[in-house]
Amino acid sequence: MKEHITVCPRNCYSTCTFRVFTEDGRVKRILPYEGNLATPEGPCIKGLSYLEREYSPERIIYPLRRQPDGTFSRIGTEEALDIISGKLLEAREKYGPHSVLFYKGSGYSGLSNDIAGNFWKLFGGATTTFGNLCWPAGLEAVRLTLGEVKHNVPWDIVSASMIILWGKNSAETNVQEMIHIGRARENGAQVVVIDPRRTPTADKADILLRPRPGTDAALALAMAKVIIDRGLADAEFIRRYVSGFDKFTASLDITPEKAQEITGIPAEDIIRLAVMAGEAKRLTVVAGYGLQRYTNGGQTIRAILSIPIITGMIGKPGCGFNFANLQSYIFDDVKEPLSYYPDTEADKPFRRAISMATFGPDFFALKEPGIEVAWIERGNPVTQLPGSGEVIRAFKSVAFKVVVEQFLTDTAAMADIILPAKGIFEQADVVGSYWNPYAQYKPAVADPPGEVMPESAIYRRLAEKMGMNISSDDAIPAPEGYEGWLKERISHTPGFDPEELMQKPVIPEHNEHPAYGNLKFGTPSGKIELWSDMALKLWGVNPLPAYEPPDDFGEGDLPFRLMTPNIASRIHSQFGNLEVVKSVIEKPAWEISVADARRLGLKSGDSIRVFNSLGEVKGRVKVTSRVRKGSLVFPNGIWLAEGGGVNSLIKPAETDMGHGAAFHNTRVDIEKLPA
Ligand SMILES: Nc1nc2c(c(=O)[nH]1)N[C@H]1C(S)=C(S)[C@@H](COP(=O)(O)OP(=O)(O)OC[C@H]3O[C@@H](n4cnc5c(=O)[nH]c(N)nc54)[C@H](O)[C@@H]3O)O[C@H]1N2
Ligand SMILES: Nc1nc2c(c(=O)[nH]1)N[C@H]1C(S)=C(S)[C@@H](COP(=O)(O)OP(=O)(O)OC[C@H]3O[C@@H](n4cnc5c(=O)[nH]c(N)nc54)[C@H](O)[C@@H]3O)O[C@H]1N2
Ligand SMILES: [Mo]
Repeated sequence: MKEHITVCPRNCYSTCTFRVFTEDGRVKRILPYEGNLATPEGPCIKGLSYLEREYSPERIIYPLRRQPDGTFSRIGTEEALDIISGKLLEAREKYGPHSVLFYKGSGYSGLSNDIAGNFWKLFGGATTTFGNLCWPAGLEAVRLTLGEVKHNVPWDIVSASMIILWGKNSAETNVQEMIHIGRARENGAQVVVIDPRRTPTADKADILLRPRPGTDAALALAMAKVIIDRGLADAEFIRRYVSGFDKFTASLDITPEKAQEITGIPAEDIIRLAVMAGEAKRLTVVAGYGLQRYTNGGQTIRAILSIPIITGMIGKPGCGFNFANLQSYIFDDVKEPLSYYPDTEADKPFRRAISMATFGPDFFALKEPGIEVAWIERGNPVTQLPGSGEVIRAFKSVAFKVVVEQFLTDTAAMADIILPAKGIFEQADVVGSYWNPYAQYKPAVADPPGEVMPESAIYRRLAEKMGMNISSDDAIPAPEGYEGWLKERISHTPGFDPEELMQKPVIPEHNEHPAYGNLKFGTPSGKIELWSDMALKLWGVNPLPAYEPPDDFGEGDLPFRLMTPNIASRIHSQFGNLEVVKSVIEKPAWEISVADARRLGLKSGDSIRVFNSLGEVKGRVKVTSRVRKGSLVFPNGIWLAEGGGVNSLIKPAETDMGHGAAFHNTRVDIEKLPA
């Protein structure tokens, strides 16, 4: 067997490195790779399931065409590409390039993704999306405050004396982080979890505080007030590196008692936590992404970030604010903060864009031309976009749809033609991470099954068929030139030895550790900005971090706030269809608190209908003390046939900054159904 070092290209913090063994072009075995200090113990269940995923009988390995009766049948690759190029040319000729929608999700990270953008530029442009479903409110909050989005290497947390996991459920969504948190705890660190739910992460913590969803800014600002009032702030650090501290202090009007009313956390617990943080020798605050998916999400992150700032915990080992670390994220512009601004100069001649968070309403508000052809890759918008009822109506209204997919997802099921998508072992690529500091090379190690081609090859064939001008540049390399294209790209990226990168994970030269160690900040003032004129100018929010109650979208009378977190067994809508994953995971159920269940006469296993003005979903209930009264919890990403469709209840709405999606503001009611 041949051994290779490779990396998981999923949209996940960990971005694990692992060893893969192949024989005769087939993957046989997966083992840990200890050389990545962030992920030394090997991949999670999803990583191990690649053995099944690659060769699953359900994997789509030939082009499929929808028949009049709605079923799919195999067609030849040549025929599929002829039909698609014909439709694209026709739409462009009749209605212009903006009559084509190019929708890309987050299903695959890699430098090769750039080729898609090159194709659509050469096509003459397209209608595409801006913003992001995931994390942009927080990214923008950190960028406004610290100038750049980065943090210390993951294993640095081992030397923290106090860790606050603020709305982060590492035990499920960043399992590798638990290795380092566990070591910190062995060294005596106090670990605090702040989450409305008792998560598996909370089970491994010393302290759990459970705020009402969407109220964390009030908690953080009350803590800041206690820290400052008790003289626990780091005056010297603030004087030298922080701008707006006096105005911030003057604005703090949320006392611990007031915060108790807002958050539901007892005032004495708030004071105790504030004093602990104020007195901690080395404090690391790790903020997750769930708590910024609210209409007040960006301001919430700014409020939380004020704690490590006023205690002087920035730019030192064992300290910091860990939201995202974009220091190795140099290849994939999909996630760069700047791409969140609609129609940046570089984009203007090329695209017309609609917001991902409000995709449905924006789609129907498009002026001429309407969308004639939709091309969807790396995403499952039917289950993942908020307001999915309208999203489905939008896609139904499009005459011709191409979906590039590995499996028959709810989105692929709406396609006219499905093109099979590459597996992770079939094409070389370079992958960055938003948590660990490494850039990683992913070699091609297995033969693609059936007629699978990577997107780069699909685009090349289409470009040739459509007579695009691809001879003069390397925008869309031919399959035999692809690896050369990749090497060329790497060789132009500063901070690497390309040869070394081909062998093992590499930390770029420019990786700064500790992050912000030079105490220079890329903000307008050059200091850490508690007061941010840009926050007001760009997003119309208070220039200071402030608490705004989360919007109820006119449904404040509905009794439950709906939370749709991520779970260990999947990455959003991926992996749940694999046998190995199904064998270890319970069927998802609607989690409800014991108190609410009592009031409604519900017990685990009962059937319920969950509803609001947007839609309804039916399912089974699970009564648990892990959920707060007034919250209803169901994971996102579940396929419709498995009882998913949670996004049909979620209003398409943007976060306060960054054009994120405010998934968690949603309110719902429930009703018991007859057994
Ligand atoms: N196994 C697995 N790993 C993943 C993913 C996955 O789907 N599965 N997805 C990847 C991706 S794309 C992402 S974006 C990340 C997400 O990773 P996380 O940020 O950890 O994930 P979430 O589950 O969205 O939210 C984390 C926690 O926030 C809590 N929360 C919700 N609202 C509030 C609030 O108002 N206040 C507080 N304090 N907490 C709140 C939720 O209860 C949840 O436990 O994970 C990545 N890793
Ligand atoms: N209600 C609710 N909804 C949410 C969230 C939430 O918290 N609550 N979280 C949001 C977040 S954080 C995110 S990141 C999004 C994720 O939503 P999406 O970006 O849509 O990602 P996935 O659900 O992972 O689906 C990715 C698809 O890409 C396919 N794929 C994998 N590799 C390739 C490839 O190489 N090529 C092609 N063409 N396809 C490939 C997979 O098979 C999969 O079907 O969901 C968001 N939706
Ligand atoms: Mo995400």
